[in-house]
Amino acid sequence: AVGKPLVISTWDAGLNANRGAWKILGAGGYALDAVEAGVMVTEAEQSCCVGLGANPDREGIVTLDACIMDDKYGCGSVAALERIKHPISVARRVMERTPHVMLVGPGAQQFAVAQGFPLEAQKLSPDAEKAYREWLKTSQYKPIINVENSGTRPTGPAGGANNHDTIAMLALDAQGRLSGSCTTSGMGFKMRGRLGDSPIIGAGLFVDPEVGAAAATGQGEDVIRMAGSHTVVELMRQGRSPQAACQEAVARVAKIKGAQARDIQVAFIAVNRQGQIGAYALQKGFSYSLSTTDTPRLVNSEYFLK
Ligand code: SD4
Repeated sequence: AVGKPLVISTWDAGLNANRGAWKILGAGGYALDAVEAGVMVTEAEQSCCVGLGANPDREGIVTLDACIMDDKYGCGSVAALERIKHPISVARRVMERTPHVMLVGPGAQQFAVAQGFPLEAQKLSPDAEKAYREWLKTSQYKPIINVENSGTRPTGPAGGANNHDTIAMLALDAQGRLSGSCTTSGMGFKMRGRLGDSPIIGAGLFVDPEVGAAAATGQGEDVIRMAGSHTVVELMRQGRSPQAACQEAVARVAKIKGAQARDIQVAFIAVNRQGQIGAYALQKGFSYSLSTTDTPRLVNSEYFLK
């Protein structure tokens, strides 16, 4: 499809991220450049949830996960990356400059440093420090729906309610090329070494240039167990609209979780090659940011559990 560009991203942090992406898309640029630049905005905001300002794991260390896919089945991913400000850009380098798809932990950091990314200080942001001290009082791991970390920090530096751990973004450019990105600190106060869906190709993100793209946010464990984003794309391949595909995938999570579905949030966004979009969440409270012009709109998603 050749036509109008669009970008869709998760949560309200997506508004600023979309503005970053639109600088590229609006000027006729490449979807891959747009989804990288877009989520870099969020990584740099140092809010509670994405990038180095985020809440740490239970040992007090911030570990970051990210992945990216282009319009040619190219994919790159980093996980459990420490002290690097822009994991999404490291993921892109993994895709473009290594024979691999995924690098994790110290190896990912070594690669980042070798590629010239500065090694930042091992230090919590003041807000994360506070949230971590609070968390240590009980040391309970209990994800809060739509907050997904127990040390709630309601307002991000950008003024938005940036209390989500993840941003995922999908873009279709004017030449009809699709790309996607996803970056996160994972769940706040997670076990050391825990990975969620966000750096896993097919779970947190999937792009098939013949069909469309999808991304996930929410309880990563429950996205992984049904190969979330890949499932949404395969449903589109079978003829579902992006909206119907997101709804069917969420219904599957609900079925798998049964009564426990009330305790978690899972949400998907999707776009097909034709530029139709979809979004659906398990619970109330998920929003997404949509841009088809230089002014992004925040949209409240429909949801499954009434
Ligand atoms: C994770 N999916 O690490 C991420 C968390 C998330 O908004 O999406 N938070 O499981």
